[in-house]
Amino acid sequence: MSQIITPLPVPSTCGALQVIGTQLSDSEGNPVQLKGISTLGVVWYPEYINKECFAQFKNEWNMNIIRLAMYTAESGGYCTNGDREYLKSLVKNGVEYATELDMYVIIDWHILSDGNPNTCIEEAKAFFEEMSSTYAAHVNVLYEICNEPNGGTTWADIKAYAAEIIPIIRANDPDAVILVGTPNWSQYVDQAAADPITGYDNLMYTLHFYAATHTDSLRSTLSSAVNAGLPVFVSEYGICDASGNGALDINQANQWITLLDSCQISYVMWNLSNRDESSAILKSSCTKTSAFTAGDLNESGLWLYEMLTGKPFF
Ligand code: IDC
Repeated sequence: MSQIITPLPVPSTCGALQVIGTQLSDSEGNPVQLKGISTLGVVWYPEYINKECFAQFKNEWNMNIIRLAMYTAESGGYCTNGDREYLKSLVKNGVEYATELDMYVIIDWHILSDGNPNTCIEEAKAFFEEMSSTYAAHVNVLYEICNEPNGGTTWADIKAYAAEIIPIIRANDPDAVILVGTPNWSQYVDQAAADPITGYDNLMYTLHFYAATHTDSLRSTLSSAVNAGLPVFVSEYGICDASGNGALDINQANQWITLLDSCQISYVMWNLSNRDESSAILKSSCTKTSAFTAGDLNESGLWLYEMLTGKPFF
Protein backbone atom coordinates (compact mmCIF):
# COMPACT_ATOMS: atom_id res chain seq x y z
CA MET A 1 0.00 0.00 0.00
CA SER A 2 1.45 3.36 -0.95
CA GLN A 3 -0.03 5.33 1.89
CA ILE A 4 1.95 8.10 3.58
CA ILE A 5 1.97 7.31 7.29
CA THR A 6 1.97 10.23 9.66
CA PRO A 7 1.63 10.04 13.43
CA LEU A 8 -2.02 10.44 14.37
CA PRO A 9 -3.17 13.32 16.54
CA VAL A 10 -3.75 12.69 20.26
CA PRO A 11 -6.06 14.32 22.81
CA SER A 12 -3.29 16.01 24.80
CA THR A 13 -2.23 18.09 21.82
CA CYS A 14 -5.60 18.55 20.10
CA GLY A 15 -7.55 20.04 22.96
CA ALA A 16 -11.28 19.86 22.57
CA LEU A 17 -12.39 18.41 19.24
CA GLN A 18 -14.79 20.38 17.11
CA VAL A 19 -16.60 19.83 13.85
CA ILE A 20 -15.94 22.53 11.26
CA GLY A 21 -18.08 22.10 8.20
CA THR A 22 -17.69 18.40 7.42
CA GLN A 23 -14.31 18.09 9.11
CA LEU A 24 -13.46 16.79 12.55
CA SER A 25 -10.87 19.26 13.82
CA ASP A 26 -8.72 20.10 16.81
CA SER A 27 -9.28 23.11 19.04
CA GLU A 28 -7.31 25.30 16.63
CA GLY A 29 -9.16 24.13 13.56
CA ASN A 30 -6.62 21.69 12.14
CA PRO A 31 -8.16 18.54 10.61
CA VAL A 32 -8.12 15.47 12.84
CA GLN A 33 -8.54 11.92 11.60
CA LEU A 34 -9.16 9.14 14.08
CA LYS A 35 -8.32 5.52 13.29
CA GLY A 36 -8.71 2.51 15.49
CA ILE A 37 -10.55 -0.63 16.47
CA SER A 38 -13.91 -1.46 17.99
CA THR A 39 -14.36 -4.05 20.65
CA LEU A 40 -17.00 -6.69 20.04
CA GLY A 41 -19.66 -6.70 22.77
CA VAL A 42 -17.83 -5.61 25.94
CA VAL A 43 -19.75 -8.17 27.97
CA TRP A 44 -18.74 -11.05 25.73
CA TYR A 45 -15.06 -10.12 25.51
CA PRO A 46 -14.18 -8.11 28.61
CA GLU A 47 -10.67 -9.54 28.57
CA TYR A 48 -9.55 -7.19 25.79
CA ILE A 49 -10.40 -4.14 27.86
CA ASN A 50 -6.97 -3.88 29.35
CA LYS A 51 -4.34 -1.19 29.22
CA GLU A 52 -1.55 -3.30 27.73
CA CYS A 53 -3.78 -4.25 24.83
CA PHE A 54 -4.79 -0.66 24.07
CA ALA A 55 -1.17 0.47 24.51
CA GLN A 56 0.03 -1.90 21.84
CA PHE A 57 -2.59 -0.60 19.44
CA LYS A 58 -1.48 2.94 20.06
CA ASN A 59 2.27 2.42 20.13
CA GLU A 60 2.73 -0.29 17.51
CA TRP A 61 -0.40 -0.16 15.35
CA ASN A 62 -0.63 3.64 15.04
CA MET A 63 -4.18 3.85 16.37
CA ASN A 64 -5.55 6.83 18.25
CA ILE A 65 -9.05 5.59 19.07
CA ILE A 66 -10.84 2.64 20.67
CA ARG A 67 -14.59 2.07 20.37
CA LEU A 68 -16.34 0.37 23.26
CA ALA A 69 -19.38 -1.47 21.86
CA MET A 70 -22.01 -2.07 24.51
CA TYR A 71 -24.92 -4.02 23.03
CA THR A 72 -28.33 -3.02 24.25
CA ALA A 73 -30.51 -5.94 23.18
CA GLU A 74 -28.54 -9.08 22.56
CA SER A 75 -27.70 -11.68 25.18
CA GLY A 76 -26.22 -9.87 28.16
CA GLY A 77 -27.36 -6.57 26.65
CA TYR A 78 -27.96 -3.43 28.67
CA CYS A 79 -31.71 -3.45 28.04
CA THR A 80 -32.21 -7.21 28.10
CA ASN A 81 -30.63 -9.41 30.73
CA GLY A 82 -27.31 -7.61 31.21
CA ASP A 83 -25.94 -6.54 34.58
CA ARG A 84 -26.02 -2.79 34.05
CA GLU A 85 -23.51 -1.89 36.74
CA TYR A 86 -21.07 -4.44 35.38
CA LEU A 87 -21.55 -3.22 31.80
CA LYS A 88 -20.97 0.37 32.87
CA SER A 89 -17.87 -0.66 34.80
CA LEU A 90 -16.45 -2.26 31.65
CA VAL A 91 -17.10 0.89 29.64
CA LYS A 92 -15.60 3.05 32.38
CA ASN A 93 -12.50 0.88 32.58
CA GLY A 94 -12.10 1.21 28.82
CA VAL A 95 -12.43 4.98 29.00
CA GLU A 96 -9.90 5.11 31.83
CA TYR A 97 -7.28 3.09 29.93
CA ALA A 98 -7.77 5.11 26.77
CA THR A 99 -7.45 8.32 28.79
CA GLU A 100 -4.26 7.18 30.50
CA LEU A 101 -2.84 6.29 27.09
CA ASP A 102 -3.80 9.62 25.50
CA MET A 103 -6.23 7.98 23.09
CA TYR A 104 -9.72 8.85 21.96
CA VAL A 105 -12.57 6.56 22.96
CA ILE A 106 -16.13 6.09 21.72
CA ILE A 107 -18.87 5.10 24.14
CA ASP A 108 -21.11 3.14 21.77
CA TRP A 109 -24.77 2.46 22.65
CA HIS A 110 -24.82 -0.55 20.37
CA ILE A 111 -28.39 -1.01 19.25
CA LEU A 112 -28.74 -3.78 16.70
CA SER A 113 -31.51 -6.40 16.99
CA ASP A 114 -33.64 -3.82 18.81
CA GLY A 115 -33.71 -1.91 15.51
CA ASN A 116 -35.24 1.35 16.66
CA PRO A 117 -33.34 3.41 19.26
CA ASN A 118 -36.63 4.63 20.71
CA THR A 119 -37.27 1.10 21.99
CA CYS A 120 -34.90 1.63 24.93
CA ILE A 121 -34.88 5.41 25.07
CA GLU A 122 -35.42 5.66 28.82
CA GLU A 123 -32.41 3.45 29.49
CA ALA A 124 -30.41 5.44 26.92
CA LYS A 125 -31.28 8.71 28.61
CA ALA A 126 -30.12 7.49 32.00
CA PHE A 127 -26.99 5.93 30.52
CA PHE A 128 -25.90 9.06 28.65
CA GLU A 129 -26.75 11.26 31.62
CA GLU A 130 -24.38 9.22 33.75
CA MET A 131 -21.64 8.95 31.11
CA SER A 132 -21.69 12.60 30.09
CA SER A 133 -21.66 13.82 33.69
CA THR A 134 -18.79 11.46 34.48
CA TYR A 135 -16.75 12.47 31.41
CA ALA A 136 -17.69 16.12 31.02
CA ALA A 137 -14.08 17.18 31.49
CA HIS A 138 -12.63 14.53 29.16
CA VAL A 139 -11.70 15.88 25.73
CA ASN A 140 -11.08 12.34 24.45
CA VAL A 141 -14.59 10.89 24.84
CA LEU A 142 -17.04 10.70 21.92
CA TYR A 143 -20.63 9.58 22.42
CA GLU A 144 -22.24 7.30 19.82
CA ILE A 145 -25.91 7.39 20.66
CA CYS A 146 -27.25 4.59 18.43
CA ASN A 147 -25.03 2.15 16.59
CA GLU A 148 -27.25 0.95 13.74
CA PRO A 149 -30.93 1.79 13.48
CA ASN A 150 -32.51 -0.74 11.15
CA GLY A 151 -35.73 -2.46 10.20
CA GLY A 152 -38.41 0.12 9.63
CA THR A 153 -36.64 2.82 11.62
CA THR A 154 -36.82 6.10 9.70
CA TRP A 155 -34.57 9.12 9.84
CA ALA A 156 -37.48 10.93 11.52
CA ASP A 157 -37.47 8.28 14.28
CA ILE A 158 -33.75 8.74 14.77
CA LYS A 159 -34.08 12.53 14.85
CA ALA A 160 -36.79 12.23 17.48
CA TYR A 161 -34.52 10.00 19.56
CA ALA A 162 -31.54 12.33 19.08
CA ALA A 163 -33.69 15.28 20.14
CA GLU A 164 -34.10 13.58 23.52
CA ILE A 165 -30.55 12.31 24.01
CA ILE A 166 -28.43 15.19 22.70
CA PRO A 167 -29.73 17.79 25.20
CA ILE A 168 -28.97 15.40 28.06
CA ILE A 169 -25.36 15.05 26.92
CA ARG A 170 -25.05 18.76 26.11
CA ALA A 171 -26.27 19.79 29.57
CA ASN A 172 -23.22 18.07 31.05
CA ASP A 173 -20.72 18.22 28.24
CA PRO A 174 -21.43 21.19 25.99
CA ASP A 175 -18.80 20.46 23.34
CA ALA A 176 -18.20 16.71 23.05
CA VAL A 177 -18.51 15.15 19.63
CA ILE A 178 -21.73 13.16 19.34
CA LEU A 179 -22.10 10.47 16.66
CA VAL A 180 -25.60 9.87 15.34
CA GLY A 181 -26.52 6.64 13.54
CA THR A 182 -28.43 6.70 10.26
CA PRO A 183 -31.17 4.43 8.85
CA ASN A 184 -30.57 1.00 7.34
CA TRP A 185 -27.69 -0.07 9.59
CA SER A 186 -26.06 3.36 9.37
CA GLN A 187 -25.92 3.57 5.61
CA TYR A 188 -28.46 6.22 4.66
CA VAL A 189 -26.31 9.26 5.29
CA ASP A 190 -28.05 10.85 2.31
CA GLN A 191 -31.22 11.11 4.40
CA ALA A 192 -29.31 12.84 7.18
CA ALA A 193 -27.68 15.16 4.65
CA ALA A 194 -31.08 16.14 3.29
CA ASP A 195 -32.43 16.92 6.75
CA PRO A 196 -29.64 17.32 9.31
CA ILE A 197 -30.18 17.88 13.02
CA THR A 198 -30.11 21.59 13.76
CA GLY A 199 -29.40 23.62 16.86
CA TYR A 200 -26.25 21.83 18.02
CA ASP A 201 -22.56 21.96 17.15
CA ASN A 202 -20.16 19.05 17.00
CA LEU A 203 -22.50 16.42 15.65
CA MET A 204 -21.36 13.81 13.17
CA TYR A 205 -23.35 11.15 11.36
CA THR A 206 -22.22 7.58 11.03
CA LEU A 207 -21.75 5.48 7.94
CA HIS A 208 -20.89 1.79 8.35
CA PHE A 209 -19.59 -0.44 5.56
CA TYR A 210 -18.49 -4.02 5.07
CA ALA A 211 -16.22 -4.09 2.04
CA ALA A 212 -17.32 -7.47 0.65
CA THR A 213 -20.94 -6.26 0.63
CA HIS A 214 -20.88 -2.48 0.21
CA THR A 215 -19.01 -1.04 -2.73
CA ASP A 216 -19.33 1.78 -5.30
CA SER A 217 -22.92 2.64 -4.57
CA LEU A 218 -22.39 3.22 -0.84
CA ARG A 219 -19.17 5.10 -1.55
CA SER A 220 -21.11 7.32 -3.86
CA THR A 221 -23.76 7.88 -1.16
CA LEU A 222 -20.97 8.87 1.19
CA SER A 223 -19.35 11.27 -1.26
CA SER A 224 -22.66 12.93 -2.06
CA ALA A 225 -23.49 13.38 1.62
CA VAL A 226 -20.09 14.94 2.32
CA ASN A 227 -20.40 17.17 -0.73
CA ALA A 228 -23.78 18.25 0.60
CA GLY A 229 -22.05 19.32 3.83
CA LEU A 230 -22.66 16.38 6.15
CA PRO A 231 -19.91 15.54 8.68
CA VAL A 232 -19.51 11.75 8.46
CA PHE A 233 -17.71 9.38 10.83
CA VAL A 234 -17.16 5.71 9.95
CA SER A 235 -17.50 4.33 13.47
CA GLU A 236 -17.61 0.74 12.24
CA TYR A 237 -16.41 -1.08 9.14
CA GLY A 238 -15.28 -4.54 8.18
CA ILE A 239 -13.41 -5.85 5.19
CA CYS A 240 -15.50 -9.04 5.08
CA ASP A 241 -19.23 -9.18 4.35
CA ALA A 242 -21.99 -7.59 6.41
CA SER A 243 -22.51 -10.74 8.46
CA GLY A 244 -19.14 -10.07 10.04
CA ASN A 245 -17.85 -13.22 8.39
CA GLY A 246 -17.06 -14.64 4.96
CA ALA A 247 -14.26 -13.88 2.55
CA LEU A 248 -12.42 -10.58 2.74
CA ASP A 249 -12.46 -8.16 -0.16
CA ILE A 250 -9.10 -6.44 0.07
CA ASN A 251 -9.53 -4.59 -3.20
CA GLN A 252 -12.78 -2.99 -2.07
CA ALA A 253 -11.35 -2.36 1.39
CA ASN A 254 -8.45 -0.44 -0.09
CA GLN A 255 -10.80 1.61 -2.27
CA TRP A 256 -12.75 2.56 0.85
CA ILE A 257 -9.63 3.58 2.74
CA THR A 258 -8.39 5.67 -0.19
CA LEU A 259 -11.69 7.53 -0.27
CA LEU A 260 -11.83 8.03 3.52
CA ASP A 261 -8.26 9.27 3.67
CA SER A 262 -8.85 11.66 0.79
CA CYS A 263 -11.69 13.26 2.80
CA GLN A 264 -9.91 12.86 6.18
CA ILE A 265 -12.86 10.86 7.46
CA SER A 266 -12.26 8.87 10.64
CA TYR A 267 -12.69 5.09 10.66
CA VAL A 268 -12.88 2.34 13.27
CA MET A 269 -12.62 -1.34 12.36
CA TRP A 270 -14.80 -4.18 13.61
CA ASN A 271 -13.65 -6.15 15.71
CA LEU A 272 -11.22 -6.77 18.55
CA SER A 273 -11.83 -10.36 19.51
CA ASN A 274 -10.83 -13.93 18.77
CA ARG A 275 -14.37 -14.94 17.81
CA ASP A 276 -14.36 -17.48 15.01
CA GLU A 277 -15.40 -15.02 12.29
CA SER A 278 -13.37 -13.22 9.65
CA SER A 279 -14.06 -9.72 11.03
CA ALA A 280 -12.24 -10.63 14.24
CA ILE A 281 -8.64 -9.45 14.07
CA LEU A 282 -7.37 -12.30 16.24
CA LYS A 283 -7.28 -15.97 15.36
CA SER A 284 -9.71 -18.04 17.38
CA SER A 285 -6.71 -20.02 18.61
CA CYS A 286 -5.17 -16.87 20.13
CA THR A 287 -5.75 -16.80 23.86
CA LYS A 288 -3.54 -13.78 24.56
CA THR A 289 -5.22 -10.53 25.53
CA SER A 290 -2.27 -8.25 24.75
CA ALA A 291 1.22 -8.33 23.19
CA PHE A 292 -0.10 -9.86 20.00
CA THR A 293 2.37 -11.12 17.42
CA ALA A 294 1.84 -11.80 13.72
CA GLY A 295 0.95 -15.43 14.39
CA ASP A 296 -1.95 -14.32 16.59
CA LEU A 297 -3.62 -12.32 13.84
CA ASN A 298 -6.03 -13.46 11.21
CA GLU A 299 -6.22 -11.88 7.77
CA SER A 300 -8.28 -8.88 8.95
CA GLY A 301 -5.74 -8.14 11.66
CA LEU A 302 -2.76 -8.41 9.32
CA TRP A 303 -4.46 -6.10 6.80
CA LEU A 304 -5.34 -3.59 9.51
CA TYR A 305 -1.81 -3.45 10.87
CA GLU A 306 -0.31 -2.95 7.43
CA MET A 307 -2.90 -0.36 6.45
CA LEU A 308 -2.30 1.67 9.63
CA THR A 309 1.48 1.41 9.76
CA GLY A 310 2.44 1.08 6.10
CA LYS A 311 4.42 -2.08 6.75
CA PRO A 312 3.62 -5.78 7.11
CA PHE A 313 3.46 -7.29 10.59
CA PHE A 314 6.46 -9.60 10.98
C1 IDC B 1 -21.88 -9.06 14.92
C2 IDC B 1 -20.70 -9.83 15.44
C3 IDC B 1 -21.12 -11.22 15.76
C4 IDC B 1 -22.29 -11.16 16.72
C5 IDC B 1 -23.41 -10.33 16.16
C6 IDC B 1 -24.55 -10.16 17.15
O1 IDC B 1 -19.64 -9.79 14.51
O2 IDC B 1 -20.06 -11.97 16.33
O3 IDC B 1 -22.75 -12.44 16.98
O4 IDC B 1 -22.94 -9.06 15.84
O5 IDC B 1 -25.74 -10.11 16.49
C7 IDC B 1 -22.90 -4.78 12.34
C8 IDC B 1 -23.13 -4.59 13.78
C9 IDC B 1 -22.29 -5.53 14.59
C10 IDC B 1 -22.21 -6.90 13.94
C11 IDC B 1 -21.51 -6.75 12.61
C12 IDC B 1 -21.35 -8.07 11.84
O6 IDC B 1 -22.93 -3.27 14.22
O7 IDC B 1 -22.83 -5.63 15.89
O8 IDC B 1 -21.45 -7.73 14.77
N1 IDC B 1 -22.21 -5.79 11.79
O9 IDC B 1 -22.59 -8.63 11.56
N2 IDC B 1 -23.37 -4.03 11.37
C13 IDC B 1 -23.02 -4.56 10.20
C14 IDC B 1 -22.28 -5.68 10.44
